[in-house]
Order: sequence, then C-alpha cells, then structure tokens
Amino acid sequence: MSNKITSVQAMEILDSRGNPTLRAYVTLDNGISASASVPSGASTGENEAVELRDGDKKRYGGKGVLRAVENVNTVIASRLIGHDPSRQAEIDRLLIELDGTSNKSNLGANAILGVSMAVARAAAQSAQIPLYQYLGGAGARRLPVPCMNIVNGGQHADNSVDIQEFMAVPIGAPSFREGLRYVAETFHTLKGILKARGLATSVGDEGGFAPNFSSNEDAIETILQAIDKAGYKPGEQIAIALDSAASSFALDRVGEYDLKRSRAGRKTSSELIAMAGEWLEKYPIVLWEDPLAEGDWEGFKQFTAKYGGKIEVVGDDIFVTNTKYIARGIKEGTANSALIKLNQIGTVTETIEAVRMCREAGWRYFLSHRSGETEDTFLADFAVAMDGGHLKTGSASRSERIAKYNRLLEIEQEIGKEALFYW
Ligand code: 2PG
Ligand code: MG
Repeated sequence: MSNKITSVQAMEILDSRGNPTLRAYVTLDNGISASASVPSGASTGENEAVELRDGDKKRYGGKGVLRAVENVNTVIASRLIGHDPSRQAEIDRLLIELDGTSNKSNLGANAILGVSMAVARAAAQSAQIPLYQYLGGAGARRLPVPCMNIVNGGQHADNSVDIQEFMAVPIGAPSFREGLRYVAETFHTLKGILKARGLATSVGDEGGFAPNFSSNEDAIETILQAIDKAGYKPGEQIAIALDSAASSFALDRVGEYDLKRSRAGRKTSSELIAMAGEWLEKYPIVLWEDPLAEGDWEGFKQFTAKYGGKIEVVGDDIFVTNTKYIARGIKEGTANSALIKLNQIGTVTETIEAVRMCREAGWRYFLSHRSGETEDTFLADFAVAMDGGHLKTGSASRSERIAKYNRLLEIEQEIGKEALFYW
C-alpha cells in the first residue's frame, strides 16, 4: 500500500561548530514522521551545491538558515504533499526542478538535502526496514572500514600542519567492531605520546588531535609510533590514509602550492608529487585524498599515473560528488576513487548516481561526513547501503562523530554473522 506525504517542515538547529544548519521533518498519512539534519563543510570545493545562508549579519554573523527553512515550509512543502515517499528518484527530481538552478542556489542545497534524506527515512520506516536495507537492498551487509581521522590540520585546526587529515585505517581487523577498537586504542595511545612530548592534546573540528608537530612527516611518524605502542603492526593491521585538502594550500596559479603552516615552503605540482613518492616509500599509506588542488587536473592525473596502481587516489574538491566532474575524471584518468558527500550534490538520488558511476568505471568511492556535523546518523546507514567498503567520519571523540560509529556497531550487530568486513 502506498503512503502519502502530509507535511514537510524544517527548523534551524546548530551543527558541531555551533553554526546554524537545517533539520527537516516529513510526516506521512500513516502517522510516521522522520527527520534529517544537514552537515556543513569548511574546506569546500568551488563547485559544491550551494548552502543557502541568510547573510543577515545580526544573526549568527550572517550564517542563519531561516530562508532555507522558509523554502522548505512553503514552496517545497506544497510541491511534495500528496506524493509517495517511496518514490525517491521522483521526489528528488521534483526538488531539482523546483529549484531550477544547476547548483541548487535558489532554494538551497541545505533545504533540498534535508527533505530528500527525511523522505528516505520516512519511506524506510513505512516499509518497516532499516534505512541501510531500504537504500541498499537485501544484499547490504558489508560494514565500512573506519578511516579514523586522529590528527587534524589545515583548515580544521590552528596548528603547524598543512595536511588536513591523518587517518588510521584498520585494514587487518576481522570486523567493524574490532577495527573500531584498533583505531580508538591508537587514538588514546597517541594522546599519551603527545602528552609525554609536551604537545597539546586538544582536538580539531573532526575530533583528531591538533598539536604543533615539527613537520607533516612528524605527524605521520608519531601516528606510526602510536600504532606500534598500542600493540598493532603498522601497514599490516593498521595503515595510514591522508587528505591533503591541497586546495587549501594552493596558490592562485594552478600547479603552485605553499606549505605555509609547516614552513616547508613553496612547491610545484611535480615537487608535491615527488614528495608524495618519498612518503609512499617510507610510510604504509593506502589512500590519498586531494593530493593536489581542485583546479590542478593535470597534477592529479600525473599523481594517479604514478601511484594509482599502488594506492587509492581520491578526488574530493575536484569532483564534488557531481557526475559531471567524475565523468571527466574517469575519462582523463584523474584519480581512481571519488569522495562521496551527500551535501556536495544535494539529493540522495544524485549521490547514488555518483556512486553508481564510480562503480561502473571500476573506481572505488569513499563515503564521508563533513567537518561541521550533527548527531544525525544517516551517513552510517548510507555507507552500508552503498557498499563502498570504507568511510571517514572523524575521530574517537566528539559525539557527532561517535554517533555514526555507534550506529555502525548497531548495524553490524543486527546483521550478525552475515556481516562482511574487509579492506
Ligand atoms: C574533507 C571534509 C571532510 P570539509 O575535506 O574531506 O573531512 O572536510 O567538510 O571541511 O570539507
Ligand atoms: Mg577532503
């Protein structure tokens, strides 16, 4: 029996940085009601779908989202009422048409995505199946390897580190639960090492430590030390993944960079690529996201030609979860994987399309949170549904990150013996 949407509403809430974001509510004629909250990035790609902000400096420094809330309560609500929530693709198409722009700047990607996710949740609840199964089908049983961001730098911290994210990846763990334990223990051990060195143990936006290391390499070497001290074999049980977020240290001229924070100086794309080669020789790195900036398609291509046979090369800012840019990347050999963030593109259906494109090209795809998050756990279910085998959702601190890990533990328990987990 099909159900109908009877109400669509939104409100302004706060994200993990204390900035306003949008929560949407969808109610059905069978009494079911579901909500979803939208995350927000700091190191955003230029071509991301547009978050609609009020710009009224008297409220939250202009970051309020009351206009986006209003768009949900009026235009969006009147268009969706009466529709069947299980027709996700149709609903997302209506939302895209209603907005009428290519980057969702009219109604706001925050307004559109909140509703799109809440619709999926309401439909799953109506079908009485968990969200990961509703979106992923009966075969959805692979838990993602948690790439835990235990050191934060770049735009996510005020420290001496240029690379934005240093992740510990439990490649040798037998299950999600054990993998999470491996990297959480490494996080705690790292804290002890930092303390002993007199370095700060306060955390950055994604919950990783953010001390002033003497260099980017020092951060990696200290993490390797922590892995070892926690009782794990670096490279065998726990490997390293990096997100350079290189757009954040790129100069205006494409192909030129300045590693200012660590005082490593200016570098060209070729020099950055050569430096990466040295690190790949020395350190057990299995994945490298945004090693070059979003405009540096040529540098990306060279990086992938050199190292793509050995590691996963992920494009984030350069592809922005948009099939238009992913298609170009596939054609040009720009990377071999795409980062997937729901709010970069703005609807559930378009995000699934991006995943499908990667899969069909034999690429990997890496599911991701944003640096500004909420307690919403949609991402956890979505990662299992998309069957990508890995995700990043922050460190072993800050409840907005832990909420996703806890939901994944729950899903693993629910799937039971049938659960799969492998790198
Ligand atoms: C990234 C993300 C998430 P932000 O660069 O991959 O870690 O950061 O949400 O700030 O864009
Ligand atoms: Mg990134």
